[in-house]
Amino acid sequence: MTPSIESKERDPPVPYDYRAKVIVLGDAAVGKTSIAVRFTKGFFSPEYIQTLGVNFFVQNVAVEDKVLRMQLWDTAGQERFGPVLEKYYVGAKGAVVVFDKTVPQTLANVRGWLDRVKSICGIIPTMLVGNKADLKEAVTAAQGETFAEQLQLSYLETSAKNGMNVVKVFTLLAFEVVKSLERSEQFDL
Ligand SMILES: Nc1nc2c(ncn2[C@@H]2O[C@H](COP(=O)(O)OP(=O)(O)OP(=O)(O)O)[C@@H](O)[C@H]2O)c(=O)[nH]1
Ligand SMILES: [Mg+2]
Repeated sequence: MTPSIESKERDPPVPYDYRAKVIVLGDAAVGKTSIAVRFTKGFFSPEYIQTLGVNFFVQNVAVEDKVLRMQLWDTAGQERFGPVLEKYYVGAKGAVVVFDKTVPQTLANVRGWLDRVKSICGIIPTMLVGNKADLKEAVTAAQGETFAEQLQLSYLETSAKNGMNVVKVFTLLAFEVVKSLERSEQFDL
């Protein structure tokens, strides 16, 4: 990404009501960065550039008459980053846990990612996302839904490639995050 004057500004003058950190996690190569890029920048790249540590993205989302400024922390899925990454979870108010619909093991590993979030953030609004829905699936929608139900999560299938449901994931999560912020009255303005 080419740095611009704007991106160097600490806080661009875009009005918002609430601000929340949202973490994006899941196994390596499931499409976390692709989903974040599709959502915040509107494009898809077929190239795989593994995330080292964390990438940051910011996007305002309207929730009824309020605006939530989502600060996305797109973390690395590679196992070797695991212990370092947990530091990045601190203070998150929402989570997106992504698996790859073409690789069943990435769904099996979701439980581990959720346990790590819970141990650091407690219970926060969380979306389970089955990505790469444009490819031949190895995990069906019913399997994803059953799994999500057991863990009491909302479930959506996405394609970062064609954009399917990507905005919806963050819109639904933003709604849950705003509700939980308003409930706890811990506004982070
Ligand atoms: N066909 C298809 N390919 C995708 C989709 N999402 C991601 N990819 C591809 O999958 C590969 C991995 O995507 P990334 O977004 O880098 O995966 P990641 O989860 O961020 O990986 P780490 O940063 O290593 O944890 C890339 O080659 C992407 O182009 C999708 O929805 N459909
Ligand atoms: Mg990545």
